[in-house]
Amino acid sequence: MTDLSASAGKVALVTGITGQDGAYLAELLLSKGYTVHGIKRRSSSFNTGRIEHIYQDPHVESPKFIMHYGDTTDSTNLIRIVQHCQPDEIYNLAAQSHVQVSFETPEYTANADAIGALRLLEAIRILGLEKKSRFYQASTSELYGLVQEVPQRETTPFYPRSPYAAAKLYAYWIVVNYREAYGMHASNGILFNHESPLRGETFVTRKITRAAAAIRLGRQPKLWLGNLDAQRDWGHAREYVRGMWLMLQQDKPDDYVLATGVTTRVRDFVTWAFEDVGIALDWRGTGVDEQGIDRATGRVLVEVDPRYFRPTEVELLIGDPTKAREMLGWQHETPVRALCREMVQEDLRIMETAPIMKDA
Ligand code: NDP
Ligand code: GDR
Repeated sequence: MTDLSASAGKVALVTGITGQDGAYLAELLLSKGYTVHGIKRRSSSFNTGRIEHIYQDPHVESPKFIMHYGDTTDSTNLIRIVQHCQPDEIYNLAAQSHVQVSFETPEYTANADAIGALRLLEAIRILGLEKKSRFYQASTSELYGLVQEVPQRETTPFYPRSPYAAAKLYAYWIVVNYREAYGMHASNGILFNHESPLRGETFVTRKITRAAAAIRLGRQPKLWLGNLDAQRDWGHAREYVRGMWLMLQQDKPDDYVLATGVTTRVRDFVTWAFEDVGIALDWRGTGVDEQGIDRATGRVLVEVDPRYFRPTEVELLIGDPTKAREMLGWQHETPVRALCREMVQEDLRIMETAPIMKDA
């Protein structure tokens, strides 16, 4: 039987803590009484905006939230941090996570995303922590790539369609191998797209909700997008990080799909986001000529820019989360329509309050 209450006093190490999932996971772990160590990259400007509210002054006695500079491309740095923290749980969320960018930076993406996972697993071995440190790997529905079967589940064959997905494929299998070879408690979460008001601004949902808010407020003339026909299974990030934690609370390591089981076209998400700022869109044309028109004014608010097309695309993702429901007791709660509304409202709030803060 898994004891879900025995978290207080545990130590977790989170890579990618400054990202969307890292921020939600850090909040969750702190609320459960963990001491959380996070790895952040050195940057010429602040990159800790998502975790500022949980930041603790390192001068306080026994801080529960501790940051370390590091990078998944730097083995010695990772070994030193793991040695220092002696973590009960390691969540490897760090990645060059943008699929389109991976076509431009394939070698770096492989280094950070594929070999990065290997470096952390090796750090655990080198330090003799195989029996102490449980390991979570941020695997992805991008592994499924070219459609082999729908809905996609743990047994569906992989067919990666980008340098990002190919790198994550290596990470997935090295986790399975280290589990089998060395008896490590190492699990893959095969997570379908999850979004939130903390989502990076260049991923499609956030790009859309920010643009809808900006267009409503007269701060942006139109929105340029790529493939409007892609279909994604979008859930709420806050709910997905709970699934990551649940995977590491199980007696046995394993691999799980987290998904909603509902898929939505990019075009429909755009329609909803504009609806949420009071603009009804009509769609006209097809392919690169497609446009989203404001029904009230006739203005073109959405256009297609082929620069956002990917050399190879993942057209359809829809996940089957049955195993996670049955084995972990996990299921998503927020429907995609409500997720879109939450993101639009938060982007409106940010844009409406930003100038006031600037004036102040
Ligand atoms: P984000 O892009 O928001 O965050 C990525 C994090 O990784 C950031 O903290 C980033 O730092 C850090 N990072 C990037 N490269 C390195 C590096 N070389 N060394 C150390 N840290 C690095 O991603 P998400 O939070 O959305 O996703 C978390 C993980 O889950 C990623 O691995 C992603 O590939 C995977 N995933 C995400 C899904 C989603 O829908 N969100 C679905 C399935 C998997 P910085 O802030 O400095 O850029
Ligand atoms: P994805 O997310 O590639 O699924 O990877 P993204 O939001 O970037 O794209 C989703 C779909 O929308 C189409 N699209 C556009 N995408 C972007 N970014 N910008 C556009 O202008 C645009 N127009 C159309 C894309 O072609 C695609 O089909 C995300 C990341 O979080 C990965 O790290 C993670 O592994 C997967 O989700 C699951």
